[in-house]
Amino acid sequence: MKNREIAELLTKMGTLLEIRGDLVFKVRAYYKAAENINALAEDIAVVEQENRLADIPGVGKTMQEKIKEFLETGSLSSYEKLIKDVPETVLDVIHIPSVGPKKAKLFFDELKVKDIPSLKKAAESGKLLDLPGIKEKTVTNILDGIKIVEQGQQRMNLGKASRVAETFIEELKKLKAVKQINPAGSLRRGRETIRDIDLLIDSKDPKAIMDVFVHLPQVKSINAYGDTKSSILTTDNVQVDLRVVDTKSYGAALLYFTGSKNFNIKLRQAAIKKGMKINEYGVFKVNDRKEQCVASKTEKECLEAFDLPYVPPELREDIGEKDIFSGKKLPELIELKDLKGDFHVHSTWSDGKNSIEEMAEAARQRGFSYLAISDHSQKLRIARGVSPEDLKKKKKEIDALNKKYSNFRILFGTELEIDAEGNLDYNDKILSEFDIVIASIHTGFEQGSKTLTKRLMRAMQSKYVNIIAHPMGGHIGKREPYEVDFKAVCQAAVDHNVFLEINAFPVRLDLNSQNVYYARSQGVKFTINTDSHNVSHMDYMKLGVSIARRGWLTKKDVLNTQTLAQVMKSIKK
Ligand code: DGT
Ligand code: CA
Ligand code: ZN
Repeated sequence: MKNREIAELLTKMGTLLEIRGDLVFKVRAYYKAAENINALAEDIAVVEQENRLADIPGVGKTMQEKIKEFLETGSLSSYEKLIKDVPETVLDVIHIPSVGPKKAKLFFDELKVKDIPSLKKAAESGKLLDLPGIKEKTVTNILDGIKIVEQGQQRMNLGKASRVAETFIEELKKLKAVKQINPAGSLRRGRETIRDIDLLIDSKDPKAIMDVFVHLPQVKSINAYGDTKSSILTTDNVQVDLRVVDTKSYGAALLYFTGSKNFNIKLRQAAIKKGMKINEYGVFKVNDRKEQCVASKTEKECLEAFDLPYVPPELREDIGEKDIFSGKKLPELIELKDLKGDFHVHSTWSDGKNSIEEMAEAARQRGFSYLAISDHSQKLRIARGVSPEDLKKKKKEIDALNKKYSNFRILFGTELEIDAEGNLDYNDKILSEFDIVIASIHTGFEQGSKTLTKRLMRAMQSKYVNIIAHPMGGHIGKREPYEVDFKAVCQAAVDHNVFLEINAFPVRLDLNSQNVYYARSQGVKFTINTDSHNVSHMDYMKLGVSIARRGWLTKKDVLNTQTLAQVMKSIKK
């Protein structure tokens, strides 16, 4: 689906027009259209084919033409023209915390600040201070912001990497010469953050493939261009490396380039012990300096040469490797298809972009049989937390909708604020009305381990709290996780029958795989939730599943693999 891609492009366009100084209503039209395309429950290409683009709110004639052009050509000529006036790199400036469109425009107009390096220079040289409304403090904040973003840019989150990889795989798969194509590297292992994307293709005609690869529209520049290996940079600065090998050694190459580096080292050590050798071409028996290939075509064959079972890519890390190499039976890891519902999504009752009904439909489309609408609670004003008055109306709406469904159920949920002292944001009477209660922390991250641990513990002790959402509070590329005594949190979760969330939202991925692996060893049970704020976010479930697999979880460890009846028995009453 191109929905998100188009929405992102229109948003970018709106922002750049704003910087250029275009009329407010024109700028707004882009934002509005983007928002509604994001909230669209169906594939925009289908909507276009059926001539229904005009039915999308906020999509007028001009917008329709732009969408059509993009769907046909994969680019937008008006955008290409616009970035000649305002360079695309200005968007990087806007995304620095404490800058935003207004300041970016000021800096661009007055000082020609067009990217992060020129912003840094202007801040360090004191030039920003000459501008209206810019104080010492602002400059300090901007420099701090630049630092955080620079660190974050070294590794992108798994969601972005998957999306970028998919656009390449989709295009390359169309080529006749491509027999097999796989992501490799950290992306295939489902790591939370990815430095660069590695792709591997099985083909007899590498030249033809490379020629197409480096000329795809999303390619900005070419780092290396060879017959069997090329490397490019995309327009949003992602490095993609492509290798082409032939069928005979595809398995060995996939194993090698999937890594991790440490897993490869362990494999090589195992090979030496057996008088063998392994590289990207195969597994070889070494006798009197003569080498005989014993496996190379599939990963499974190669691993079998070491008497190892097939090791899922997510387990090829430093976690649990002793179990792998000592020949223990590996767990049957959870899969996306095991999930039967989601307990953490938002609706227009708080800061979500879709109605309860639209969210429910999207969940049904994904084969789910239940969905908890867990909007923010009253105190979280910034996210339009729901007042007790409105909760009654929300409950009525859910009850009415549920009458419509026979094998699907909407649950009345909440994402409950845990305040600075660990108090809960609704009283017990209100809490007792919910089908399921998720509690979480959105403020006071700096309090330190002791206080934060206490807040979480107090919440878990409540007889109404079933799940702790995004338990570590991190935000990839923006904020480190807060400090907390995770061992104590795990113990309390077990003692009070509270499930810890694997939040699948790409900038969160919290718990992370190491937390999950440890918590599982302590007897903790989990849920995987998307924290969706619009229907398209529901696709993030697969990212949460990657984290769960990396933490060695099976179906049994995860609450939302159960039927609704089982769920209601499993959670505390
Ligand atoms: P990243 O890109 O930092 O998120 O992580 P990876 O694991 O994708 O690392 P990358 O892209 O440098 O290399 C991809 C895979 O290729 C890596 O997982 C294992 C393999 N590989 C690359 N360089 C070496 C090496 O020097 N030794 C070994 N044994 N394997 C390597
Ligand atoms: Ca990589
Ligand atoms: Zn939250």
